[in-house]
Amino acid sequence: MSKDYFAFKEIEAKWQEKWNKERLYVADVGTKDGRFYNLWMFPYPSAEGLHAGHAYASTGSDIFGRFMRMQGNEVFQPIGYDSFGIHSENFALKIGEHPSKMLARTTKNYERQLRSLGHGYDWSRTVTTSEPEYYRWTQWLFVQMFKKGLAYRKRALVNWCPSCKTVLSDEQVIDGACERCQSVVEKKELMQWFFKITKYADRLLENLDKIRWPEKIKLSQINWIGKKSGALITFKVKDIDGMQIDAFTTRIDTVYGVTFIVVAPEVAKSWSGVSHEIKSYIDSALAKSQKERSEKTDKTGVDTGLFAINPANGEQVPIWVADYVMMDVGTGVVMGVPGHDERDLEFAKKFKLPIKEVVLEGKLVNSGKYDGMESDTAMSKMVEDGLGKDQHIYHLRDWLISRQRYWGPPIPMINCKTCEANGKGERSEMPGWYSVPEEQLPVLLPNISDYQPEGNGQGPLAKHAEFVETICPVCGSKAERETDVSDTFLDSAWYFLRYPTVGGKSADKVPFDPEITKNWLPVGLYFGGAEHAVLHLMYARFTTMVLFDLKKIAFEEPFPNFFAHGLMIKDGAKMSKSRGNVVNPDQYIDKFGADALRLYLMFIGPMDGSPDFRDSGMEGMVRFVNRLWKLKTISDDVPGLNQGLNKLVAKVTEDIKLYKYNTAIAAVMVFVNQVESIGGKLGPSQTEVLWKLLAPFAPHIAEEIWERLGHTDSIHKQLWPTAVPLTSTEKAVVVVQVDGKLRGKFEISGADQDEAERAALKLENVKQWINGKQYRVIFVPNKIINFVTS
Ligand code: ANZ
Ligand code: ZN
Repeated sequence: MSKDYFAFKEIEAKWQEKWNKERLYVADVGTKDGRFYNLWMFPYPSAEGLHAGHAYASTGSDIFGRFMRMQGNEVFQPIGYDSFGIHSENFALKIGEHPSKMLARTTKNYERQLRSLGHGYDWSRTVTTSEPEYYRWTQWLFVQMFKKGLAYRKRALVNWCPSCKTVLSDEQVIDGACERCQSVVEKKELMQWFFKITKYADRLLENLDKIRWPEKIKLSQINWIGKKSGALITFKVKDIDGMQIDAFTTRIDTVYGVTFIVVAPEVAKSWSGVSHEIKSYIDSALAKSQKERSEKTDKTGVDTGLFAINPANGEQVPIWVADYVMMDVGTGVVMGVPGHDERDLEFAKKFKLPIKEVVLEGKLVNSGKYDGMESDTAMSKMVEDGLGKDQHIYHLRDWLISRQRYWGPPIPMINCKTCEANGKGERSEMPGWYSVPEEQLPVLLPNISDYQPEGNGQGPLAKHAEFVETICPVCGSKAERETDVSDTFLDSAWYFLRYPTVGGKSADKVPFDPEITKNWLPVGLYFGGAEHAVLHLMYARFTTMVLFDLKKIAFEEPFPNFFAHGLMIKDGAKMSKSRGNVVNPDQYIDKFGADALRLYLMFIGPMDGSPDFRDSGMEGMVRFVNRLWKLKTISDDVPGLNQGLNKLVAKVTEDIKLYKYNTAIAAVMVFVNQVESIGGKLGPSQTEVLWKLLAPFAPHIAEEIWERLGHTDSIHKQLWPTAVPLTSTEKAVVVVQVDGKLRGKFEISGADQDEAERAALKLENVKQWINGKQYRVIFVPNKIINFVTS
């Protein structure tokens, strides 16, 4: 029956079928204790199928889930598709196929691939964001935001992608380019829907201390929120009654050193009666990208001829327009202090403006009554004296939520002109606007064929009268539906809440069942890419906080533990479609098997690094799998192995907890070398321990060997091994501690706690330190026994 190589084709298929039939990975959501919600960021189908990067990331997540299951937890590991929105739609447009048709095909393929990797997903509870039964609740979420005053419309200068023909949120513009298609983003003034994420800026910042995330991800959020503390100083404009400008500064102590004021071109644009020269400077400045403007190049600017009056000393300083002043920082106005600010200094030198020093060795000079004060003292004193007022500024802007596209949840809002004319509306500040009554949700996305974006500032739905025309839910007059759809990041901002409720009794009554949610959330471990740091991860945190405030859930942070995996490369280069080096996992699974691929992906480097996929390495792993397969199980345990096996148990356990899967596998390899060097045989309990350790990594082969050892239940439901008892020829040195301090050592064979405790208590020194006190014992077999006294 046994071949001398692992017949992965039959064996992997056999177990995948069996796991599915026996519902091995279907979680008992009703269970009360030992729950673990293991989540991987669901993929967005923007291609025919998964690439090896998905296989890499999802395997990393699956291993942790399997490990937690073997720790005795009821593990819930769901999967779904982020299938609504621009990612999928752009792909559909590219291949000229209707998104719904494209997705019907590709999601099936994604599922086939994910199953073929052997992941332990609960396939009975999936989420597909483009299905009405899901987006009904995305729309519900929009309505809650509106009712809470967190969704509003305003005309604003927004990011516009000329290629995707839609607006983008600030987070979706990366170095001035569209996150999806890399086109240079333009600015357009449009009426748009926003979510007031800025209201949550401080909480988003403060809560970072409470969650276990990689520091670099926290730092990106901190920088993105960009909180700065300083002061706002008001400058009156000379000879123009009532005109004043506010400058934000973090250094009010330098106010006596102001020798000019600079305003951003966007600020000057709104002024009337400016000269032709200024107008043309503004136009050329606005044509530049943000990036060009913020780069360290030669400063440009133009004098307005106006003067501002410094409130500190009454001096008159010229007002300039310059494009190094950014509209999205503070008020878009800078008080120029060339004596102490580098950018201001460059500007002053270029245009021969005076330079004044007002702080020397940390103390103020040339600053009137503040002379001699330390900078910090002067700052508070000046604010106290009313020279400026305390102000915090943020880089974070409100979340632009509307998209002029087809493939998304229609924004569930109705505009009634009759009510608008009468000043009536669901919220007083937005006359004429009503949310669609909740019982009428979902607002279905009609199946239309002219779904291509036109770029005229309106979404494709606007062309469909049968969609647009409706009646006002309040006065019954003719009214119109909103024709923009919501941002795809709204779909993914709450999907983790939906999963455990799917398939249950309340699934079509509520977005997430309160009882089930209380039991399973927040997520135990979230596994995903670092590139989502300020996009999905910020939006999901915001949404969760809002739902918390609405008392729909009892926690503020959706992902208390987040692990950011790295990006895989191929033969030393970034994997990309244009390079043509995107690895499809199918061909490797077909040729080498899923277990070999899983082991290889996990072995090539640390999970948070940039592992390099090489075919040669893949072949090496296949040889290792076959060596594992050929190890023989004999009737008695093999002497001399248990010490090494115990070390391996400790090592693999620790490594998995730290996601250091590569070093765990390396340790297994070393152990296997040892076994082979003494004949390649293991006893029954030794084989069992080895395969339990390997089960998360190579679930199929582990299950097969487990069955061949005579077991009828799954290896994946077994408890994780602890140390095996040492045989009489093997002794371990056990260290004795009292209250964590080293107090002695002894040699012992066997991993029995009572025996170890007795041996430890025979030591005089240990007895002395315990000194008759009560204690409890922490015992790590073959390593440590610690007496904790009380
Ligand atoms: C006077 C001053 C004196 C400033 C000084 C700094 C140093 P940082 O420094 O990065 O924390 N600023 C304000 N609004 C701006 C805008 N719209 N575009 C570009 N720069 C702007 O950022 C705060 C400082 O950035 C502010 O404090 C202001 O310059 C400048 F010795 O005011 B400061
Ligand atoms: Zn009305």
